[in-house]
Amino acid sequence: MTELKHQHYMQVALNAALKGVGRTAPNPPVGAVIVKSDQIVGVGFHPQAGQPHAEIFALEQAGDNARGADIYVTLEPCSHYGKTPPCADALIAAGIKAVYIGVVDPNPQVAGRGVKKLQNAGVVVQTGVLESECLQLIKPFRKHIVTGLPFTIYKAAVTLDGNTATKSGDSRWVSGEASLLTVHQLRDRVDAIMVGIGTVLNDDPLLNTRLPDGDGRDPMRIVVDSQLRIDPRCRLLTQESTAQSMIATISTDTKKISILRDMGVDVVVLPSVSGRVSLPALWTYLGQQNIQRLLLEGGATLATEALHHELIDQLMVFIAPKLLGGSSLFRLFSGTGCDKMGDAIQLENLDYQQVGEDLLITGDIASC
Ligand code: AOF
Ligand code: ZN
Repeated sequence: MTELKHQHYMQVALNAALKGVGRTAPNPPVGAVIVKSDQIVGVGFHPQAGQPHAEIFALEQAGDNARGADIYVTLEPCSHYGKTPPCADALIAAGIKAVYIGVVDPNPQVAGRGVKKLQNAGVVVQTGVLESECLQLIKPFRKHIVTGLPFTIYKAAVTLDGNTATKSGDSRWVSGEASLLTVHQLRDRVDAIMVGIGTVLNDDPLLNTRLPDGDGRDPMRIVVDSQLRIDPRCRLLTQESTAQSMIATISTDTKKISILRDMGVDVVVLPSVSGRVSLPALWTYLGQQNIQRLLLEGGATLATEALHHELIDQLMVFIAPKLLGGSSLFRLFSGTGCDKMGDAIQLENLDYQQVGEDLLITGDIASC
């Protein structure tokens, strides 16, 4: 019964945390709920790096009710001075009696020190409440703070016979309207979208966020364009957007680079491997730029290279109930792939969702 109660309040904290997803980089999304005599007296979430942490908003709302109350936090309260002072100190000062935690903070600056600080002050601490849900929530943060690399989601839509486009390259649209809406909701909650130059030349995409209520946020748009083949008149570079566009290249065409830079494009010249942009170098660079959630939207050449460098963490594949009646050259990945079924990459943490008429399968690649 008490365990169920703890899970219930942690779920409320998780729901609060969701409001911050995709807005908090380099920080994690976090939710907190303060409970006194079985009543919720304060709820908070971390909205953005530099802003107060979830616990502080919850404490503010609870006011004097915080004394002797319990708090449920999806992440271990911090113990360090970052952009804000330690939450553990604030909880102690407010007279919180017990702290229920989802996951311990993977940030090496915290990593259990928040728990210790609370316990040393006589506060009751329990960790691991809805642990796997709370861990799922901070996977991008954990990947970034532990490895310095962005958490990468490869999103694609395929027909039931496995094609991402027809033989002529037509891909508008593989998935239904409900799936397109889901994609735009996702774009609104990532730090950057990435495509290969082939996709830009073929589709002339906008790569912005288009939500029905109009208040989505455009993520940074990144084009991997080793030879700088991009046409500066493409829609991606000329369409009005609040978001930065970036081109990753190995080209030394100074004239074209300065044309693009004059247009406000961030042209990043990176090391080359076999005449192409080194993807590990690009991912490292993006991690340094605090890109925590990266959405890779194709094409297959870029995705295959990212896969082989173990840079993809999650797949989101929309399967549309459509048949092309054959096999086009456009698939999720290119090349021949592995030889034996036993060598296939197994996805985990699977989620199956019906989105309109499509099926969305989400899964993680290996444990990260
Ligand atoms: C919490 N509650 O809501 C969040 C936490 O620079 P700062 O002060 O914002 O600290 C950032 C670090 O604090 C971040 O890397 C993570 O370890 C932790 N985030 N901690 O107690 C929160 N967002
Ligand atoms: Zn904190």
